Amino acid sequence: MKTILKSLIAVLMMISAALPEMLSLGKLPQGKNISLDEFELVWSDEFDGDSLDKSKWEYNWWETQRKGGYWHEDMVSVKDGNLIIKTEYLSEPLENYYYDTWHDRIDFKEYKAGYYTGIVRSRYEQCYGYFEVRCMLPAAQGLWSAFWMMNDKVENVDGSGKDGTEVDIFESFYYKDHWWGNDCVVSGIHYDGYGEGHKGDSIGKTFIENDPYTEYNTYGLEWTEDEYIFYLNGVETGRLSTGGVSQNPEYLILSCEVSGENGIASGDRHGAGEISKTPEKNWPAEFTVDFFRCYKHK
Ligand SMILES: [Ca+2]
Ligand SMILES: [Ca+2]
Repeated sequence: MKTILKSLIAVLMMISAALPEMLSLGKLPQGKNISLDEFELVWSDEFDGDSLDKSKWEYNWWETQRKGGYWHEDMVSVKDGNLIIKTEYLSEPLENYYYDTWHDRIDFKEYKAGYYTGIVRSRYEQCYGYFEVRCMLPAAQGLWSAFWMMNDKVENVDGSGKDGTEVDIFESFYYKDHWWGNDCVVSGIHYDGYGEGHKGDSIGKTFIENDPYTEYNTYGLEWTEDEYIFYLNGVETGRLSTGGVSQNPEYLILSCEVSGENGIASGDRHGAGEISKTPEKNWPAEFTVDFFRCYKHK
């Protein structure tokens, strides 16, 4: 009897430990509507071609082994009007190289078998305006897609985000919560680097009413001199100005990352859940982006 009671208490404790995460439903968009009449479109990609437009997007620009996976250009494609960043376990490693501006082949560290996914960065940079993507999120535990922006001064530690701030318009960590009907994304900022000086803030989770893994939503950011205002389907979800707003142009990024370290998928990084090597109906998981648009205030 005592053993049964002990087991029961252990189960209850496990459930109660998981409850805050399960019950953290995120808030619905509740602020103002974006008025696109106040803006003019200045840069966009509708992904109408049959390959990534490299005059607009840069591929190899950063570390290429990333957390529990590898970023590789082959995982990025354009088809049926969408940019697709595919994530998949490959037992045959892809070659890790790129061609530089002079068309010379540069070889990087050899990749191994593992999860392969992708990242693209805009060659275009802008300061202030409205930025949006319409997309469907990759449906798999242990990975997350993101729409974010950066500049080269994000790592400059001066007690301020005015020089440069990583702005995460959305990150999709919560596929595991999909099973409880808790479809959320999170939005936030980081500045003064990623070491001891790091500072950041977040508007927390935003709850999405449709199924963001099979249906499109539009995720947006209005960036003014005073604040960042986040939007879902044109309705405000929250705003931030902690540390001062970046006053320098930033480039825009679409990416997918895998839980783990050193190219090995494992653990539960950022609460994205543990990735499973078992083939499921969700693999390969696709981050599907219909369009990418940048506007300036009129
Ligand atoms: Ca700074
Ligand atoms: Ca499109």
